[in-house]
Amino acid sequence: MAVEKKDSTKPAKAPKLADPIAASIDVASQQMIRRAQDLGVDTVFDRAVNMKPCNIGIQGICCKNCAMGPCRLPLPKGGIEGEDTRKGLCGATANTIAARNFARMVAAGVAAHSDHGRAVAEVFLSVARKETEDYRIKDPGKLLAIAHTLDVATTVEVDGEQVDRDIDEIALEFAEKALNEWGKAEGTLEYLKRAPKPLYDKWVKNGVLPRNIDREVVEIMHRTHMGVDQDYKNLVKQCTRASLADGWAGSMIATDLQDVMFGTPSPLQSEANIGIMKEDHVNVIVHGHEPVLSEMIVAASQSQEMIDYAKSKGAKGIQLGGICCTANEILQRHGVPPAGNFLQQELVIVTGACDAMVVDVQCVFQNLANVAKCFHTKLITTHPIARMEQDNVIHIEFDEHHAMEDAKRILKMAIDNFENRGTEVVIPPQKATQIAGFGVESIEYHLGGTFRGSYYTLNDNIINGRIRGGAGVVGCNNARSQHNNECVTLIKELIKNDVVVLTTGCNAIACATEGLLTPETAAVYCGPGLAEVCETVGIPPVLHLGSCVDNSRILLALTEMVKAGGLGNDISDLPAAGSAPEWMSEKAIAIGHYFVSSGVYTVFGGILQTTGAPVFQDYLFKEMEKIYGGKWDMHTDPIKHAHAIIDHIDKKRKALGIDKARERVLMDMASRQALEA
Ligand code: BF8
Repeated sequence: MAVEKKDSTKPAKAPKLADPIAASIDVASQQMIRRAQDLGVDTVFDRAVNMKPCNIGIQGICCKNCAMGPCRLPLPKGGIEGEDTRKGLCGATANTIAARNFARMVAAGVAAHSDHGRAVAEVFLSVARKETEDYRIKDPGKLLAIAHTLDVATTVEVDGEQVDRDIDEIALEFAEKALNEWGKAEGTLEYLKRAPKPLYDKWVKNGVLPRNIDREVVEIMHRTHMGVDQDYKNLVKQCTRASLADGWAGSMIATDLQDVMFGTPSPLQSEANIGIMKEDHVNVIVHGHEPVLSEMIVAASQSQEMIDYAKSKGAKGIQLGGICCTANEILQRHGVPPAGNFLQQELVIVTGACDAMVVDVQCVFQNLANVAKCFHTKLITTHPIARMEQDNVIHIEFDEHHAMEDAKRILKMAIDNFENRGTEVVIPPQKATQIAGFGVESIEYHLGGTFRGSYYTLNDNIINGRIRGGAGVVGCNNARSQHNNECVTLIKELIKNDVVVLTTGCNAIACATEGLLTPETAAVYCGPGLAEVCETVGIPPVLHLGSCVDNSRILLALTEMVKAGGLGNDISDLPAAGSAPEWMSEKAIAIGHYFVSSGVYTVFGGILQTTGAPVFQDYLFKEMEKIYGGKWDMHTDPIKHAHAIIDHIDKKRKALGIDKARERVLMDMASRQALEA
């Protein structure tokens, strides 16, 4: 075979640079992208302009599940007329291939969330067994509130009377039963009984109750092996089973036990963006997902010993900041400000002021090591399953049995590194105030009305039309679209149309950075009805509910709305929708699928890797609604995306017979004036 020789005399083509303004709407990020370019440090934004996505992979129709391929099944130019005859070497159709690829994304997403949940449950077991003194039960009330979900008694009979059971005993039984959910041999997951009964009955009827968390992931991997499941509908059914094991169990148990051990969040004030870093402080950025690590770093950073040590090295103190979901975990419980979301992880190092970046699992760029090498930043991996090959990366394995010791060791390393900073530190000044830390409990408290303990006031405001409906807007950033733009544009359009937004993950950080998480936002951006409610109650129109595993809080909030009454009998009856405008991760697909399988109309931005198999995509976008009441959708334009949600909400309002109430609100004169203002 003739091999074309490279002309070594030709200079290599210089990589293109991203336009910082086209790359991000955030001014601080634009400044750091420019700085990185000036210093010759490449970031994700530059890489995105140099590498385009594979046109076949993006449509979901490349199969690499065996070594006869990869088989690629591009759509014929002009679309498919008549029978779709595309097939791989084994005969796999485009629908099978796209469904298998989709299922593997679900499996990876479920595995990531649920393995996080397992780690939390294991730490909780250590706490219950008194094997660690570094963690404890901070919220026994929450443990008592969730005990029934795993059939753990909170009282015991003594001399014919029911008395309170010892909390340690409850914790131990709960921990053992919770861990059992990952691998039990018989039965189905207990946690799913928290869903509204009609929804649970739908799952039973369709045979999709998950048996245990691990098994459903393994089964996806089996079914998608070459030559196993060749029916896209059957594959989607398994996606449902596995994703329910995530949203209603793996993630939900993670959230619950994190609240029990680290405290249930309640609203607090903080800040967000790269500007939270301080030139005269030791800056430690914690990045990843599991709060088991970050909780300990927070505690260690507040110890007098560490503060004194930082001062002895010439710093005024220690400034912690977060990236990605770790940021949300330490924000919602301690008010530690996020320094940025997913696409900003390299940029915080580019400030030259990041003395250490501490990472655990998920959403961590491998290129962090290359960026850290150009500055003084110590990059520290902490998790046995997530190491980096580059030799400038330090690995300090974190173990719950000596967690505080590990955290102090990490912090000392950061403090010792303070004096190694270069002279050129540039911290962009931008930071915004935010109110975060909402949860099922605090929404109930704030919107619960005089008698508390009910979502009825929220429902009442929906019924009377002041609030049109609700949307859970969650998920990532994606370098294929302008950083934070889709999230923010979509949400502004929703709240302008009186849709209250619940947010988590990197989307929540985008909202915080753009100043949407304050009660004052209501007067600026909201429609008159939502503005009135927010101003009366004193909450932002966009409520920050935490990290991505905390999407389980959204499921439970929807369940509470169903229970409160007046808006139908099931989640699918509610005027509500889900959305991930800048999604990029497999976890987002798992989340999307459990929302759809729980009856929620769920719209993704960008592109779903299903477009190359129109029949399979139709099944997700249309047919699933007939089974579970929820369906997938996709809109690249954020305004169209918002209006697809609003149309859905209006359709549900009409079905509930509450559309007339809203019309009256819109005809109100004061409302019109407020709108014009
Ligand atoms: O789990 S939102 S980029 S950080 S995947 Fe990752 Fe996406 Fe951010 Fe949290 Ni969720």
